[in-house]
Amino acid sequence: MEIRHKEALAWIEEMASLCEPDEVVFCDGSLEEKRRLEEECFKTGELIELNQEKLPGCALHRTARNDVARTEHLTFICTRNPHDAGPTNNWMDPQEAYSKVGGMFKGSMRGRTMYVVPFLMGTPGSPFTKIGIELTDSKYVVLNMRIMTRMGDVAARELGTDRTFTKCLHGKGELDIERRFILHFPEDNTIWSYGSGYGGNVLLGKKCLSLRIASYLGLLEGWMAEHMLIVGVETPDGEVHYICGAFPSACGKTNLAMLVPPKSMSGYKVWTVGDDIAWLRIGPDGRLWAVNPESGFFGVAPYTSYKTNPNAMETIKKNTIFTNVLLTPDKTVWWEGMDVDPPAEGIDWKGEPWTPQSGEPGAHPNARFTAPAAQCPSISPHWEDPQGVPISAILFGGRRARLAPLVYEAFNWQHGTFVGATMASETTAAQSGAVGVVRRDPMAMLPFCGYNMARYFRHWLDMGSRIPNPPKIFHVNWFRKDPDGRFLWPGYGENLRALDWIIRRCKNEADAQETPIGLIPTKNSLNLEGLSISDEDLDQLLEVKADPWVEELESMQKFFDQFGYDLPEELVEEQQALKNRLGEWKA
Ligand code: OXD
Ligand code: MN
Repeated sequence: MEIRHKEALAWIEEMASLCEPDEVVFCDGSLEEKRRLEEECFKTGELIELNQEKLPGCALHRTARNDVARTEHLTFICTRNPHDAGPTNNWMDPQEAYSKVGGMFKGSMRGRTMYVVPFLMGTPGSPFTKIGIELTDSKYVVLNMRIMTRMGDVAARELGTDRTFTKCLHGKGELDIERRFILHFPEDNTIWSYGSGYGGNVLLGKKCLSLRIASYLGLLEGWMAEHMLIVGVETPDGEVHYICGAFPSACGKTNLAMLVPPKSMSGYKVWTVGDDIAWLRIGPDGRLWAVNPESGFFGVAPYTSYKTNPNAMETIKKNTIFTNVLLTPDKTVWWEGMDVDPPAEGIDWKGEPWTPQSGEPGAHPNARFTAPAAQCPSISPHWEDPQGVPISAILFGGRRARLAPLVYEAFNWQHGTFVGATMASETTAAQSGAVGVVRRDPMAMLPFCGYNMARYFRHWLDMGSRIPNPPKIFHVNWFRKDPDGRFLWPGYGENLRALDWIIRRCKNEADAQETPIGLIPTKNSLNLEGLSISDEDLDQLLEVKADPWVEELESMQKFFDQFGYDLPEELVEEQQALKNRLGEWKA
């Protein structure tokens, strides 16, 4: 299937004459093409073929050592007016950006091949779906895009002669951090990524298109692009309730999306729809409907195990690309927290000989797997439904050792928007920089909102008033610790107990107690059957104390201050109302 879209062809030609590749190859997405590219990569060392008996169709890739995570400080929103990017994004003038990074792209693909990768975010024919074309000089990118998106002929067909598409240009450049830029031009529906080979920076359908550009398109077109998992929970009576959850990177979205019910809740089933991105639209029934625009998982490998996420372990047994994990002598893979003994020796993520005694991690903490979603044992039969799935509840959550209780419900959509807008979490290895520092990360979108976040909050409030039957909004925290640093909640499969309470709240079937921050479960409204948890731990998990929340208000205020008068009045009101409620709270 050829590309017959004149504007697309002209753009491809223009970019090719900028980058000067030796050859331009149009990708069709076929199995034959995949095999050919893999063979080429095995020869150059870009990929290492893994043990085909144990891991059929799997390969290993190592990135450059300086290129192991998203580089938020090198990620820019290039709008004509800096105000449109807002205070939380890096901004560059579009003309300056095109000229500066255009200079880097100039001739950068000499001696290389430029691959043309048409791709869909969403399924063919769905009203949610967006089309992109990524031009890249990386075979690793092509092979990953083949898993993460619907790419090749299927997308060229959808593009036709006149559909709108996002122009995505990626070049590895020199993999020099001084010459690395991830640029978004929302006003031109264009993305340029130069100088990186790390997934989050270069699989342009994912963070760049499906969140940064899509959030802007959602604003213009009246829908929402969110950093959310989508999961279906089937209760013992056979009803399935779909929940979306926004959590910052590496905070367990993949684990929650693939949760396995604990034995004592064996009447429940959990269905995976998506683990990272949700696109939400108001459906004809007045509810909010969600699709997962991706077709694969780009998950964090370390601490993925048969204990923490058996469905992920089953998913990555075949046709998976591993990045920056440890290579074992029998050409399989290992990482910290895999919950099997490490091999006596291996080759670490840097390509160096490694032993368990070497005192260095074998896998990078942000090592990843890229695996087809269809291979997931818990994949929902509805994960590719063109109209999506109806959402009953939205969760916000983060890693908070203190403060946030296990679960609480917002009073209404406006309060829920405030809860999302004031979310905070400890940073992880998914972004370069310090790990474990509490930062405010509204709706887990701080690094992914393609425009002024104050406007984004406004969009949330506006959507709320347009949704006749909005989902209820909750906040969850699986990471609360006692003063000695011990986790108070077992997490993983047991998180279903919080989801169960949430679903019963949506059906008006569970009790709650009002606190200043929202509605928390009464102790006997949680299903704790079969879980051994002490009363004291439960008390701490559900505790809401005024003083630390008053302190939190100050930090929220600092964060909000940067938006000045752009901050929606409703959020100021919510903040004031919280302050007043805390003033009267005796706990
Ligand atoms: C991801 C991330 O890769 O959020 O999903 O960093
Ligand atoms: Mn993510």
